[in-house]
Amino acid sequence: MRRILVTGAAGFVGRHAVAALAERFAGTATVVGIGRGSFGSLPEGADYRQLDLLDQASLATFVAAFRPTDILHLAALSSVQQAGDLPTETWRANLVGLLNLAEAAMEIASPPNLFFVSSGEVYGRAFLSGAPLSEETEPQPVGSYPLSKRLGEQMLRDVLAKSDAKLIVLRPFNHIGPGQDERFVVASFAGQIARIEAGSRPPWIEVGNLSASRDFLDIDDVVGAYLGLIAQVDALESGAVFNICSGLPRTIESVLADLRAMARVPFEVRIAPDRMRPSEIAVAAGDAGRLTAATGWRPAAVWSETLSRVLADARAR
Ligand code: A2R
Repeated sequence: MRRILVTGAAGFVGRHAVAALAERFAGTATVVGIGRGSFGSLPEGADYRQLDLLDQASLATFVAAFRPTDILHLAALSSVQQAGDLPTETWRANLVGLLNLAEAAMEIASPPNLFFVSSGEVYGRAFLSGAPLSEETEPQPVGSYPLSKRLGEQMLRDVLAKSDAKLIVLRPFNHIGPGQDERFVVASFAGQIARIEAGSRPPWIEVGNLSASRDFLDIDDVVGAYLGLIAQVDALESGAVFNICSGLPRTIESVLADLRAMARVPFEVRIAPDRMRPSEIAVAAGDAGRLTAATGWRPAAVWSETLSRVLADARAR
């Protein structure tokens, strides 16, 4: 029986991942999530424990007792914008928390597979080429969040070299879906539209830079990629890096237009200066060819259905 540990389990991706893992590995793995908040009602076959990764002693005790065979590490300060505002908290969660986890994992007699969820943001200035980037591209991260993820990758390579733990680095690009919070652009648009529809905000929405293009995936496709890699880990080389992305950049403006077409009421769009990011990256897209070759993964979600799920979730909140 495999024992799969998911960190950041009560977060946006974590909740989807715990449910999907419990279903996919029913009868062949035990799935346990850890996180700072409470989880609420757990999917069948999964368990959850409240644990702060910065509490090194409790984390080590828990990991030694559970002895995970696989760790999906999602816990992080996950928003680029928030990370820029909170650099010390970012480094603590994204690097110190990660080191605590790696140290605890290395104490296990049979070292686990560690799936480190990094980010497509690590490519940074390399996106200025405008082309979809593969894992062969040298990252040029800028800012607290991208730097913390890139240094996390490098730190793990260094620290885990002293152990038999297998490291798999995952670089997801932007993902969207039900349960995402409004620090992220599509959830922010959907939330504002839902409040206008409900009459709880005036009929205009605040936006930032609409001209940037980003590579969006449905959360189910992102989690599907993680599951495929976890299922086939024995065929993967330690240290392998995988982009998880659509390869099809969309402008934020086009995403807003798609949501507008689904809205039940008309609304105005107002540029809010505090939502403008001084980002010089016009287009950020990735090439997931390596992932497709390794596992057969391809994005399966239909864009309009993804957006309608996001909007339905915003209306239900
Ligand atoms: O900050 P909280 O209490 O909401 O918990 C977040 C958790 N987390 C931690 N858990 C334990 N110990 C810590 N020191 C700690 N710091 C943060 O990680 C939250 O529940 C979770 C991250 O969830 P979200 O913010 O919803 O991020 P999302 O979109 O699920 O992204 C998952 C991963 C992240 O590594 C992103 O950087 C990557 O996918 O794109």
